[in-house]
Order: sequence, then C-alpha cells, then structure tokens
Amino acid sequence: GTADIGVVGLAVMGANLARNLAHHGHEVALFNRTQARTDRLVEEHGHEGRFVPSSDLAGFAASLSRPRKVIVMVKAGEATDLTLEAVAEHLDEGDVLVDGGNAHYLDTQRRERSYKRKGVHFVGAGISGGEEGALNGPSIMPGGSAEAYAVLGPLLEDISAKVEGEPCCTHIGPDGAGHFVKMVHNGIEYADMQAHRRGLRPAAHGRAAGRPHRRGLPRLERGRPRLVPHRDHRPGAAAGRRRHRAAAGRRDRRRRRAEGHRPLDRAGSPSSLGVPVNAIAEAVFARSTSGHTTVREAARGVLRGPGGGQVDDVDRLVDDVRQALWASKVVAYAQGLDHIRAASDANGWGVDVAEVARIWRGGCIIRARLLERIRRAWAEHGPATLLAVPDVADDLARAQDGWRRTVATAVGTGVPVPAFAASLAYYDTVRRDRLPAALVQGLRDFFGAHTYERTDRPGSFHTDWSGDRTEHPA
Ligand code: NBP
Repeated sequence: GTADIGVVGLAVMGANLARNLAHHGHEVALFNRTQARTDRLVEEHGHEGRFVPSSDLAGFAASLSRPRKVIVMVKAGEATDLTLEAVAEHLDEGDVLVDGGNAHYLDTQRRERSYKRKGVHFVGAGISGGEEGALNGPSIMPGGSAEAYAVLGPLLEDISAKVEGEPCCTHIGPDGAGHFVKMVHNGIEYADMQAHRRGLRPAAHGRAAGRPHRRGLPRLERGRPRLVPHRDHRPGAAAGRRRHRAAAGRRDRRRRRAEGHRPLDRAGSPSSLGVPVNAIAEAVFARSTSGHTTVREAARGVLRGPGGGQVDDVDRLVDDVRQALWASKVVAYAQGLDHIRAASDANGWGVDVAEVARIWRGGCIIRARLLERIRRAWAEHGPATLLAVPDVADDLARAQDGWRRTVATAVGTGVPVPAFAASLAYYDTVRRDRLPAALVQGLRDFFGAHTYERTDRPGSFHTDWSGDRTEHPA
C-alpha cells in the first residue's frame, strides 16, 4: 500500500484528524465500523486531500505503507480494546498502533505490554483541543517507545499546533506517560473552568433574572449590587431553571462522551501516589454535585441560605475575583505538575515538565501565559513546586488579599466556590510550618492508641489518655 498513515474511528475527532493529516499532504487510509461515516467523510471532504477508504480492516491494512501507522480514535473503554484487537490482527512486527482516545493510563500500560509481545509498537497519545484542535492543530502527548516515536513523531509534529514555530507535540515518555499527562491536563482544565464558572457574579438587585450567565469574569451591573449565585440557584425562575437544567444535562452528556476518563474516576491516580490535588479534585467533585439532581432537588427547597449578601464595593469585588481566578489557576497547575512528577518518578518515565509546559502552550484548551513561566522555571532548575518559583510566589502574595476576600464574601453570601476555597486551603497549608495534622495524630492516639511522634525527640509515644495521662514510649 501507499498510504502514509491510517485512521480508524471516523466520528468527529477521527474525521478531523484524518482531514488535518490530508491537509498536510499525507495520504490517509480510512476505516470506520459503520461504513456510512467513511462514505460521508469522503463525500464531503474527499477533495481536501488524498484519502483511501476501506470497507474492511484487511483492505485498510493492505492500503498502508510499511511500517504501518494506525491511529485509533474510538470511544474510550471496551470499544477501544475491541477495535485495537481487530486492527492488530492485520498488523506485522514493527508497525505502530496508536490509541488517540482518552484512555486511562493504566489501560494504556496494559495494552502496551500486550502489543509489545506481538512486536507491535503501541502508543497511547493524549490529544487535546477538541474537534477544533483535531482539525487545525492539537496539542499531542504521545507515550510509548523511542522507536515508535522515531517513526510516528514527525507525522504528529506536522499536524500539531505550532507556537513560535515549534510543534506542540513531544515524546512524553514510555507506555502510559502520554495518557497520564493528558489526564492531568484535563484535571487542570476542569479546575480552571470550575473557577471561571463559579466566579462570583455581582449583579444589580432585582435585575438579574433571565440574564444569560456569561463565562469568565463576573458581569458588572450598577444599581444596588448584591451577589447572586449561579443563575440556576435563584428563586422564581422555574422555567428558566428547567431550560438551564436540560441544557446543562445535554452539555454534561456531551462532555461525558468527549471525556472518556475523569481525572479521579479511579482509585490509583492521585491517592496512591500520595499527591494532594485537592483543587483539581474539588473541581471534579463540583461536576458530580451539579449532576446529582436528586439530592439537589431535595435540598433546594429545604436548606436555607444566609439572609444578607450585600456587597458594598462591586468594582473591588470584580478585581478580587480576578485575583482569585489567577491564584486558583496557579494552584491547579502546581498540583497537576506535582502529580506528573510523582507519577513519572513512580513509573520511571523521565517526563520533562518543561517540555510538557511547552506543548500545552498551543492547541489545547488550557493555553495560559503562565505556561511560558512554567517552561522557563523547569528548564532552569525544576522547582519542587510551582508555588515556590520566586516571581510566582510574589504574584501570589499580591493576589492573596483579593483571593481571601472573594472566598470570605462567597462564604458569607452562600455562594459555593469550591475551586477558590480548596486552592486557598492548599496555599495556606503548604506555607505553614506546623499543621493541624498534629492534633489529628493526638486524636488518633486518644481514640485508637495509634501512637504519635514528637517534634522534639525520636521514637513513637502513647499517652494513657483515659488513665493518669502519663506518656510512654510505644
Ligand atoms: P466517540 O467517543 O463518540 O466514539 C465514536 C466512534 O467510536 C465511532 O467511530 C464509532 O463507530 C466508534 N465505536 C464505538 Br462508539 N464502539 C465501537 C466498537 N465497539 N467497535 C468499533 N468502533 C466503535 O468519538 P469522538 O468524540 O470522535 O472521540 C474519539 C476519542 O477521542 C474518544 O476516546 C474521546 O474520549 C477522545 N477525545 C475526544 C475529544 C472531543 O472533544 N470529542 C477530545 C479529545 C479526545 P461507529 O461509527 O460505527 O458507531
């Protein structure tokens, strides 16, 4: 065969990747389980480049030049396993099989081991940027062997986004490294969106009903300002609420389809690595709470909020929220990078964080200017935490008053701001010498004789709490 690369799975992501490859002059073999999708792609976009459609996998494999390179872009989970196995039956030693979907990195590790036995290079590639990115240039996070990257990398770099002429694609590391980094990317994206979505919205009293909720910074309206929570929570707009719920349900379903993996949906990621990712976790939990409609409906009419909720200085609040958004984003990045470092150490992946920051600068959804600062800091010295990078720490110090006022105002007015509050708690936790954990150790010794250590001498101790309260070495 003559095709440079093949794509299996021609729903929105696969079709757009195939078109992107064709736009860059590559000949692209096509296969989809339901042939109508293949036909539609060729009918609508066949003139954009060189496509070779096949109606079965044998024909598809025969149409590819060797070593074959195949990107599978189907629904994450069982569909991916079934499809990979079906494709692999037609591959030979040295061919490269790519899963470009949102697989969990443990699945990717398992698949990599199993295909290695057949001599097929398996690549788990995180692809970020949604359908737009897939068509015009995504950020691509491939994991797998160096040999596989040597064959596949140039093609992926070719179709990836470019920032200052550099491709937003790099070899992340072996086996599951690429999908792990993509998972953290999605976690940061959640935390960032959560912070924006829950950004406080000061609005004029009585004039807020029915106004569309704008993403991003709060909208300012003059009048007697007060804080209103997310439109969904306001009384007296039942129809609007229903419409909003239906739309949110649709959005959620769409997102669930798009996001095969959730950052925390399986034990084994942050918890087993011992990395505190509370800001990211809160963002994920906030999503499940918002989808938890039975509980929300039961609670809505029963749980009362605070009486007041006046905000005196709206301009200041808007600026405060801006500070809180920025600081929360920094904490989400700090936790995400810490998580990548821990997973890389535990798995021996050797992930280069500066490179990760570099390829996230374009194509994907989180593209922050902060990434350039991260790239520089890690290229220079690889700090233990982003929060301690001197210029970042200075900016956080400047942002903190507004960040604190935002959380305090939100708490006082009954507006949930989980991402702001969790990130602030993390900031305050890591900057202290001594933590309330000492009290918890004491309580554990009291209730369960679990013993404790002391700051002033070595060893373990137990206090006879219910007796004469003497302390003994344990
Ligand atoms: P979907 O996740 O909606 O999957 C649809 C594709 O999977 C179709 O080609 C469908 O074939 C195929 N498929 C299914 Br479903 N079950 C199959 C099976 N048992 N055997 C063979 N094929 C099967 O497509 P998508 O939204 O394009 O996403 C593709 C991947 O990319 C997913 O893993 C997703 O998580 C990931 N991703 C998506 C986005 C995004 O923004 N959408 C972003 C980044 C990553 P059919 O036509 O025969 O039904």
